Amino acid sequence: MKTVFSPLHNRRTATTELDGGVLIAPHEKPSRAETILGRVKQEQLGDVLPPEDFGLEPVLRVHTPDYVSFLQTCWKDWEAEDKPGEAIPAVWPGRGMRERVPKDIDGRLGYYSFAAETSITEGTWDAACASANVALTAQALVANGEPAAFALCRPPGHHAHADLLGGYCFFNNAAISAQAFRDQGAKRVAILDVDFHHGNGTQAIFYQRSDVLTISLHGDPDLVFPHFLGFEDETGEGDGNGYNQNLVYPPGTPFEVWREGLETACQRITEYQPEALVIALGVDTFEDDPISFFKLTSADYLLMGERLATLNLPTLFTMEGGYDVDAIGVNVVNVLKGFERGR
Ligand code: OKP
Ligand code: MG
Ligand code: ZN
Repeated sequence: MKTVFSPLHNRRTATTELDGGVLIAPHEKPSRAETILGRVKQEQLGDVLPPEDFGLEPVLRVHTPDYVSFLQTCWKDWEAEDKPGEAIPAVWPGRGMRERVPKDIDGRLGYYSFAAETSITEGTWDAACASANVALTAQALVANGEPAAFALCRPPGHHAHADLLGGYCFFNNAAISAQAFRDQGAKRVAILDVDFHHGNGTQAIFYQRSDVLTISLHGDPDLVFPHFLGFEDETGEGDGNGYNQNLVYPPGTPFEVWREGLETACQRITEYQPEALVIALGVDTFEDDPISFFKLTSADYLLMGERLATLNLPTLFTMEGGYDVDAIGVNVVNVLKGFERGR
């Protein structure tokens, strides 16, 4: 399987993440991508290609123009006000307040975000664009006949809505890629999100559509991020009714239980008969992940990949979360090796 990777992920080097009332070093850090790339090479998964530049057009098929413009100038606008630190939202349009876009950068930061842990810095825009191009380049490989491809995206994407950043995400790489498959003629596309967290952005983007099936397995949002979306009664709306599925699990969930959800998801995908599959691949389901509470082991990721392969669909993997950097390379490449073995 080919991997697409851009060294420009390195332009995203925030030094802060608001956590527990203090600014910690971010969990979503450059060594994550470098460790995965190292393991891809060590295991000889396949060629590693640089991304092509697709410009903003495919991004704008999913994200609103005003949000994209905000992201593009956010750091410059923040710096222009001589702020001493990284750009962190601290005010939101709460219940009963007005949903209008303020002029001031503090106001716009709140308008275009749903959480405060994702500090914006100088290179964030460049890295987010590179990450989308990585996804789109891998998407093109699959669209042009590769059975599967791995988009080694960083920053991740699945929490980003059409006009909201948060959860370390800016552009929703999985959604942008699914939309690209649609725009190239695929009638139905499925997105399966195996990251520990609910793919709230992906769900929201396609919630009223039946042409992109969205399924996410994740930790109970009653207990964990993103807290305000991802419950099992969210099944889609309007045309999208019946085309979103959330499979929610409690703390301590081992693979033997998690795989039942995977089975449910796989059966739904088979029934849906998509022409392409996007896997939002996070490995923060790992037992030693510092911010998550499932108990998957490194060997389990091989089995996960094998089951995904039996769907027998053109498959794009987009990299999402996973924060135990010591194990992230092994776990990600195990999914991809399991997939190759299962084909
Ligand atoms: C991004 B992805 C840690 C709180 C973390 C944000 C989590 C973002 C996860 N104390 N909150 O889905 O892996
Ligand atoms: Mg998930
Ligand atoms: Zn996650």
